[in-house]
Amino acid sequence: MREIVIGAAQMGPIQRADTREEVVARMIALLDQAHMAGCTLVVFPELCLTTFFPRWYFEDQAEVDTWFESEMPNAETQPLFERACEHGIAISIGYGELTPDGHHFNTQILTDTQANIIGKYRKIHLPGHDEFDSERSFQHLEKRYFEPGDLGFPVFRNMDAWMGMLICNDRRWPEAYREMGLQGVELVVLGYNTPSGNSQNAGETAEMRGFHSDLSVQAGAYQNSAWVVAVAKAGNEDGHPLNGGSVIVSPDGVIMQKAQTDGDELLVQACDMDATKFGKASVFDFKRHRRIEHYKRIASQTGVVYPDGTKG
Ligand code: CDT
Repeated sequence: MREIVIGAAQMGPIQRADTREEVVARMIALLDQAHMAGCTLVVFPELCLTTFFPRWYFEDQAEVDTWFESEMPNAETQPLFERACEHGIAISIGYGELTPDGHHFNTQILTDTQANIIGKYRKIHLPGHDEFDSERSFQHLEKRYFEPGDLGFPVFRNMDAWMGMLICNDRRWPEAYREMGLQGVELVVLGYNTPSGNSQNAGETAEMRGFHSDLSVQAGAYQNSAWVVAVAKAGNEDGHPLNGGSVIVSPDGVIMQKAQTDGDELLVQACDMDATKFGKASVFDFKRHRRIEHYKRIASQTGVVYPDGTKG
């Protein structure tokens, strides 16, 4: 048995006017709660230090850069890293990363239980658009503010387990999980900011969006026989609702824990990494069952090409 007691630290809304110090104080409160519950790994959401700023349109790059961190940890997040180290809790947090050479990524990091950063992932599937869209009631400008990640889908050895990260929209793409599944991943942690409505499709309800999130995460877990911890930033940010529904999903694809609120809320689950073994050795024994000679399109073609050669 290789048990890790994992905390999924869902966060309630962060308003545009909230400071990073205020947010980090909330994160430390969740970390203290996790420590009391026996957690040794706590997962925080995507872009968890600020409001979900891609909903706002900015032209001035200097203003854009105020939403990014040029080092991690930094003065504002250092207290979080210190408390994590004190408690012996590994953490995973999402933030906007501004690199020394001026690149912008939507990034998630993973530490060991001594607060050393041992892994980094940069979001690959960026949703939304890159110019102001007057047809939308709110913007989703991730393609404007971030470059696609350049690190692939790395898997890291941490706490005697193989761990990987995804960020929000990545969770909808089976290729993302499979890239890590092929590296033996046992635990995937991810954070998300999912608007409760679709400004281009009024029929897409918050319930439907919650269903799609669960469906994707449960499928990713089951099909790769891995634990998946998916953590929301939820609630109403300056009039813009985000879905909650954070989950901890077993390697069988079963939801073991689910958030009940749209606020700061901790889910706790004892996760045995050895529970991933059976699926990996049976129905999802990739070495025996995968047929890569028939998968060529997946890595050579993005859009649809119909059998008659016309493009979708
Ligand atoms: N942050 C993020 O990636 N959000 C997207 C919104 C698209 S909604 C289908 C998400 O996939 O949740």
